[in-house]
Amino acid sequence: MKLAVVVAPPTAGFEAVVRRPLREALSLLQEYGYDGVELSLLDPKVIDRGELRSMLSEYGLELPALSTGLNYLHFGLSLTSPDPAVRKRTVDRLLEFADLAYEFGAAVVIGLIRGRSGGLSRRSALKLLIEELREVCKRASHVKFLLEPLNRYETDLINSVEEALEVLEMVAVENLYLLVDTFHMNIEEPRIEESIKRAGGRIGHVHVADSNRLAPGMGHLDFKSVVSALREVGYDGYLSAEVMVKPDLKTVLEATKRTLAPLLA
Ligand code: LER
Ligand code: MN
Repeated sequence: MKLAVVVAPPTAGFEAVVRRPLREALSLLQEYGYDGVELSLLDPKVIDRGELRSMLSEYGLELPALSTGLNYLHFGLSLTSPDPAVRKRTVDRLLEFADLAYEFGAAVVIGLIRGRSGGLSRRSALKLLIEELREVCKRASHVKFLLEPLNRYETDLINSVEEALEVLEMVAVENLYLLVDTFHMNIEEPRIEESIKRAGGRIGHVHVADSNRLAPGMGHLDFKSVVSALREVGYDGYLSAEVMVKPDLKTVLEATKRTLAPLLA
């Protein structure tokens, strides 16, 4: 397993990420010994791919995943919007993410961008979501997508690993995996380790944050047992820290590394 941190543009309206200019963030990740960076983006089409490639190589970092949630928070893009035009724009946006992801060997996160049932019944919203996930995954079958269960205060659509596994089964494609986030799991799963074991080989990516969404080591989660459950199911991907930058970025990078690196050795 390797370590990454989620980095977003300085203007991002989501607080559990590092909001810094990219070069500054990458340079710090290299300094603290991280292996990769997960990028949270608004419009993937405006990314200068040559510049991104050369920055990643300059700082010796991989790009395991692209996260998409800012498109929900800033633009209201949602796969389950009652407005078909919004749903179409959301599918198109996810395909644009997939295009960028493919070039860098990254996966695409489907977290907040699935939306909430709002104007539709939960049942119709879930039905729509399953159809759209299938369409997106089939149209970009060369890219891995990651469905992330989120806690009940952020969405009413897919809160637990069990619900996500049911949706995966109904979507029935090869390139849709689960993203498990320890912050959401701490709220929704009866036992985090059991849920990891239940998800097993369907886990495609992991977000790490402590119980309070601060850096691992700054709350009360038992990362030793979380990492050992991940190891038990053969997970060998990234642990990507999606955390609030408190009290400051250097403390966050240091604490995450100090808590997790010895467990990965
Ligand atoms: C939101 O809470 C979250 O965990 C993100 O990864 C979802 O896009
Ligand atoms: Mn997350």
